[in-house]
Parts: sequence; C-alpha cells; structure tokens
Amino acid sequence: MSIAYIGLGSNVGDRLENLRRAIAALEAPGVSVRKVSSVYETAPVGPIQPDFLNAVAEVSTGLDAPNLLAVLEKIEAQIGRTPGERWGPRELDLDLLLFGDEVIHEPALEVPHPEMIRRSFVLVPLLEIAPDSRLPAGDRLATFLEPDPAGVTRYAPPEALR
Ligand code: GSY
Repeated sequence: MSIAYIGLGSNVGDRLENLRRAIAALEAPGVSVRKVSSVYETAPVGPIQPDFLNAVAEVSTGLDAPNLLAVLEKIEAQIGRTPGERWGPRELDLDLLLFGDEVIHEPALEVPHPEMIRRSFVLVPLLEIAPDSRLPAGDRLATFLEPDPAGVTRYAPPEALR
C-alpha cells in the first residue's frame, strides 16, 4: 500500500459539488480516501479566470502511480474537464502531488508535482492534513509556505466534501 496526496480544484459550475463528487469517485477499486482537507477559496494563479475552490485528499492505494493517475483522469472526464484546456477554467482538476516517497519524471507524470512547492493553494490544504509531510529528498513542505499567504481563504470544513 502507498499513501498519496491528490490536489483538487474547481472554478466552473457548482464548485463545491464538483469537489464533493470527485471525493466520492476517488473511492474507486484499489483506492481509499483517508483524509480530506477543508475547502479553500483561492485567487487564480496564471491567466485571469474565476476564483477556485481547492482542497487536498490523502488516499491509500494498492495501485502504482501511473494507474492512480489513470483513475484521476477518468474522474476528471466524468465530472466535466474539457481536455486541452491546460491553464483555463475547469469543472475539475485533479493533480497527483505526492506518491509515497517516489520520484517520477515521465512526460505524462511528474511526482512530486513540479509546481506544488510554489502554490499556496496546494500547500495550505496539504499541510492542514499532513503538517509533517516532506518531499522525497527530505525537505519539510512547511518550509515552502510563506506566512499569511494571500488569496487563500477557508471556505468550508472537510465535512462539506463527504
Ligand atoms: O493547477 C490547477 C489549476 N489551477 C489553479 C487552481 O487549482 N487554483 C488556483 N488558485 N489557481 C489555479 N490556476 C490553475 S491553472
């Protein structure tokens, strides 16, 4: 079994419902949701677009990382993400942030997620549920989070996603 962390984001439609449906769908064969963070409303990073709701889930899984990624892509397709809109608004974005202490550099999959240490919309919910988490190289993720990060506001408790 491996422990993995998944970043969830939505900025189109019923954002909270999109995240809630994604958490329900993560209870897939071979995947079990252990913890869910609070939901945060976050200012968009990148192009101008509506504010996001973001959260992070901790899962345990018997799948390997590529097969877990395939599950995430299937859930995105079910809940409405339009393929090709890499930086645009989306009903649902699921990012594989950490997969145990594995380091993967493949064209289709990079773990740890290469942008996660620069994104407070990832670090705030991740550190809420895993305050001692580290990169595979050993660095504590808490050291990458600036104090009082701007544009990240608690929106709903974890129970809103279950
Ligand atoms: O990386 C995921 C999609 N995304 C987000 C996001 O989830 N939250 C915020 N605040 N900005 C974002 N920009 C992109 S692209």
